[in-house]
Amino acid sequence: MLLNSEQTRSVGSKARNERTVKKNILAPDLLRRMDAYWRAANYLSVGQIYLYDNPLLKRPLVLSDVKHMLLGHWGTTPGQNFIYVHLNRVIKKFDLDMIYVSGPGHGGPAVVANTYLEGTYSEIYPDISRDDAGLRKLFVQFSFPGGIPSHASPECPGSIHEGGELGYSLSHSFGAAFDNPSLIVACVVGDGEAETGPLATAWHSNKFLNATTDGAVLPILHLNGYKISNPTILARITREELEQLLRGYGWTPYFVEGHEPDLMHETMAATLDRAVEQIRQIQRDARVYGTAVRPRWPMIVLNSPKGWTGPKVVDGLQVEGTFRSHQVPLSDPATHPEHLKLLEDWLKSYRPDELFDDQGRLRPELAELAPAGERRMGANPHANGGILLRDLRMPDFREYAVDVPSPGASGIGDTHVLGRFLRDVVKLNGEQRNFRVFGPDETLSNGLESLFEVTQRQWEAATSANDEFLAASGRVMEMLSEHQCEGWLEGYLLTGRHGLLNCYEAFIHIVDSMFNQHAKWLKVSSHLPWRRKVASLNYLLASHVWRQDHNGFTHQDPGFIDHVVNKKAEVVRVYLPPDANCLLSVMDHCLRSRHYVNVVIAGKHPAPQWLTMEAAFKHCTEGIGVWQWASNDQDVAPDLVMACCGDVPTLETLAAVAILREHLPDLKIRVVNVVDLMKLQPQSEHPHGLSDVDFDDLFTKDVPVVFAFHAYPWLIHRLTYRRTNHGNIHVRGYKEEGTITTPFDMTVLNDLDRFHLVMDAIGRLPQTGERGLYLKEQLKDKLIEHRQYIGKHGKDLPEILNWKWPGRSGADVTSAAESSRA
Ligand SMILES: Cc1ncc(C[n+]2csc(CCOP(=O)(O)OP(=O)(O)O)c2C)c(N)n1
Repeated sequence: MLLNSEQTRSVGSKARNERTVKKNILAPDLLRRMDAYWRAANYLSVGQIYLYDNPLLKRPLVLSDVKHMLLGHWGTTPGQNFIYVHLNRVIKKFDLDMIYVSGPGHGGPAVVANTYLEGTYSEIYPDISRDDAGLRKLFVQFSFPGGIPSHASPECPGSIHEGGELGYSLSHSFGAAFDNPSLIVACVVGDGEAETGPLATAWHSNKFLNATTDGAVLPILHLNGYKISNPTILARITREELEQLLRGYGWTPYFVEGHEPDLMHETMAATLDRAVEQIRQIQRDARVYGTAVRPRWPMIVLNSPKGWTGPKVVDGLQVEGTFRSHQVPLSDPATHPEHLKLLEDWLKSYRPDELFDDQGRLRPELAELAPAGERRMGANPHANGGILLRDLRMPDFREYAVDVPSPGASGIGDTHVLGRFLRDVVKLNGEQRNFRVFGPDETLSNGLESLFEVTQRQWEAATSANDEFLAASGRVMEMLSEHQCEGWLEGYLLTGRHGLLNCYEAFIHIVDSMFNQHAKWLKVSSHLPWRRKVASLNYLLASHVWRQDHNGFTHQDPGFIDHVVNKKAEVVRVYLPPDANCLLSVMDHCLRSRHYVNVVIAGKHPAPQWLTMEAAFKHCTEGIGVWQWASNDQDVAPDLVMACCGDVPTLETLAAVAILREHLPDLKIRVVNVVDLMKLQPQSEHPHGLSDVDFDDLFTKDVPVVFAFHAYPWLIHRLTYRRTNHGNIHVRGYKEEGTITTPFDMTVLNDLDRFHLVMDAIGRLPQTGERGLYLKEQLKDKLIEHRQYIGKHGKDLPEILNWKWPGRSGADVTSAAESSRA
């Protein structure tokens, strides 16, 4: 019969521990004190979950001492407390620069308890003092209205990872370790968490970690066997399978298994010593001897009972070592009076009087077990990355400008231009080592090839002759896992560095949920004065919906921005630069910004360029504006506003305007371009929002607006529904029609093309009369001609492919348009 982990623990742990433990690694007195420290952390954890008063049990526990709402997660907590006290020991022994990532972040009581015990909690929140009164507040605030969340939330010192949504602990840890050669990130991975997709791929991060220039990640798989109400898979496969799995991922797993505290302390201490020594050896080999072989980093599997040291049996059911310990093992004594005594016994089992003095202070012989100053994991500056954040050295983006002698000048593809700018950002910050570009195998495909003139993709696995741009150290991080790219970048940013994630627009949805969590982190942390602002998370979504002609329907989805704008306005920004000069200006701004999520959508295919750098800079600074050179309403009120947002909609809008002005020259048309999508929202909803007066000035109070939009049309309605002229705003955008077809046909399929836009305008302008009617008929014919042509030739009509902005608009054109006529 094959033994699973739980059986292994109960049957064989003692024998195995005895086999693997180096004797006397912990002097008896140290072992005693470490166990007491662990008990103190466990006591504080139970106190947080249950106690409203009587924090040190100085009198018998009564009903009113217990909280009314019992919220929190006990099951993972004692294991994490155990890990923390042991990490403290190795930090002191080896003088380690270490931070702690709690994958099962629902074990918030553990992180709070330990940062309180080490003193950082009271330094940040002096009200939570290290005495009786402070203890009471510490307990009451936990999972309490107006208090702190139950997870390892931003409020918790030392945390860069809330762990509320499971799956990202290892990716965050690796992100933190990149370019931090002295740092070790101790990362507790829940065995349930390990079943998630992101975590399952995260084990591979070790193929991207450079032992010389990066720090180390020490995963501690917390194999406590259960999730909320199920066993975990990793606990129910054989030990051999688990070991092979982890070895297969390139790790050296060390098992710490059992439930008898003294034996477990000895084993954990010996194992941690071994892991740290191995990490140091790997780093020495790489840094001193230049060893180029990919190391097998150590990791620990902690196989201990879920709810360890908690109530063993409650109401006749086994609790310790089962899923029943996941949350609150004992119920509210108000409804279960017999649980009051169980709770008191449980709390007393930790012998609080041995741990805290009469004033409620941790006894000095225990307090001295914690590291000092910034070596404490709650005070490590890496976990408050804004402290370490240095500005990027930025090239002048204007120097990368595309020459635009007249609107419509041809361009090589906007992201290709941006690539040169990013290349030099990489170059200028090479020494600082604080900027990386992340992407799921798409950096080249997204048009950022210039990066590879100065850097490589970091890659520690094997290489072969035909590989390109792979090196043991590089600024580009590519793994075909959007989750890893996102998680690495988040970890990198949260520890005080800068970066950018480039991705196909359709597939960025894969990290919708990770974006959510990061945005929430930013929102909460921005209101904590002691947490310094970090660099913004920048998404560059190239290869967008309109130009996935070769990939087709699966690759056409512009919905990420619908998702993004749900988040707090103080945190999110969305930019749709219409050309390369605007893209440069926008990206320069994003890379300098702090504590936002910036979403930038840009094209990579050759496309017309509209604005000189000077004009682009002004336009992007405003975020929205009338393109006077394309408009003819300078002297009178417009009959029509043609609005556009996004590179392809801008092209189609200008082409539509050209048709309208040629065929209906009396029509007064205003062209409005939107770069900063948030300008459309009311000022009360978003700090970038236009005032109603300014909005009305641009879009008028009563004139038809035909709005060509990059993404799903209803987002524009959602953003503008409170504006005066909303009833007249008619939006065209992506309406889920797509396939492999020509670029222009993509717009036709979604009614966003120039011909539909003109017909839309005419339909709303009765004054265009017969001329309008005839023009409409002509355009319908054009659409038929288009369909026949592409069906026969497999490419767009020459008049579409060769279309140029005519630059002819009578007396009212600006000099830019004048020069285009020349
Ligand atoms: C992505 C995600 N899915 C589901 C949940 C709900 N959930 C909270 S805790 C938990 C079980 C976690 O098990 P494990 O990672 O082993 O942690 P532990 O047993 O140590 O508490 C689940 C499913 C979640 N928080 N995140």
